[in-house]
Amino acid sequence: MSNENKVIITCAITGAIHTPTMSPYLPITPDQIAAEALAAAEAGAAILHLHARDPETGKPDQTPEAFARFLPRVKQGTKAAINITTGGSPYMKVEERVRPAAQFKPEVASLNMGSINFGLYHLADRYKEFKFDWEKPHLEATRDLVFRNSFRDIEYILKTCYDNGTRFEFECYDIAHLYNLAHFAERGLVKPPFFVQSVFGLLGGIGTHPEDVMHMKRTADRLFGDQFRWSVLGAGGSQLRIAAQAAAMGGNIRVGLEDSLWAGKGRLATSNAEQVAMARKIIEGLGKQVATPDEARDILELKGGDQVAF
Ligand code: KMH
Ligand code: ZN
Repeated sequence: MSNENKVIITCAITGAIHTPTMSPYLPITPDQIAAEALAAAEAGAAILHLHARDPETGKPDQTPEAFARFLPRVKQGTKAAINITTGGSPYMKVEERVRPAAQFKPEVASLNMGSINFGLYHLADRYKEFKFDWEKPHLEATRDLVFRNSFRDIEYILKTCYDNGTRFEFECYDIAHLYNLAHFAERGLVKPPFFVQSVFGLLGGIGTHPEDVMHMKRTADRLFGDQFRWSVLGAGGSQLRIAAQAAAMGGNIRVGLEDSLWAGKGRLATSNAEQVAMARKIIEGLGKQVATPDEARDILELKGGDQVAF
């Protein structure tokens, strides 16, 4: 059967943007991350985008040891493809960020396609008290934070992971990042089909207006023709609106507590699976079908869940 009407749901389980105070449902410990990932896959996510955190403090933790605490469990419990972040946290250096993907050789790894300001300081004002001492300074310091992804950094991640057969989720936070991807394609350092994850609504990146979404798609169409698979991620309250727009335009969808804590206006999502279920409703309401993990592998030309090192 053709994959034409299939929509891939990626679920990003915990990330590095939100802090423990912001939601009691944000997965922190390896047990929580594994359980949330498995439930998201059960609800329809074909790809699980994973970060790790320190179980005591909830701080982003990019050590391979932290990932080793949940990766085997997730792999054994689901057929969903596992995507390991190489973004880590914007505070980390690229050499640290790439280590888990280099060691565990996943089917997919994220790859951030350019440097941006990464403002989270506006979130700090929403909370009077924080659960942990590190949270407020971590958010405030983003007034002066550049999420560095230089050409050298991108090339370093590509070269470290490429021989492992890992393919990439190319995270594009602005139009220029599409041009950066085209530059690497021209140099033969990346191979189609490109899985382009357009990111909308981070302070420092492109906005969330429907025209922003249109412009990303138009530009990607012009640069890559039929050589890319488009997915979108709307931050915060824009998550499902942007998902719906992109799905109607033939795109794929990323949801998850990494980028949005919400399941409606002023209502916290109680799990990642809840957001996946909402994405599923949108897809099926449009007369499309949610892609299974194997269909996603076919669409993105992934190496297979038995070809990883965990
Ligand atoms: N939270 C996304 C906007 C990564 O993991 O490489 C960015 C992200 C980065 O997912
Ligand atoms: Zn991420």
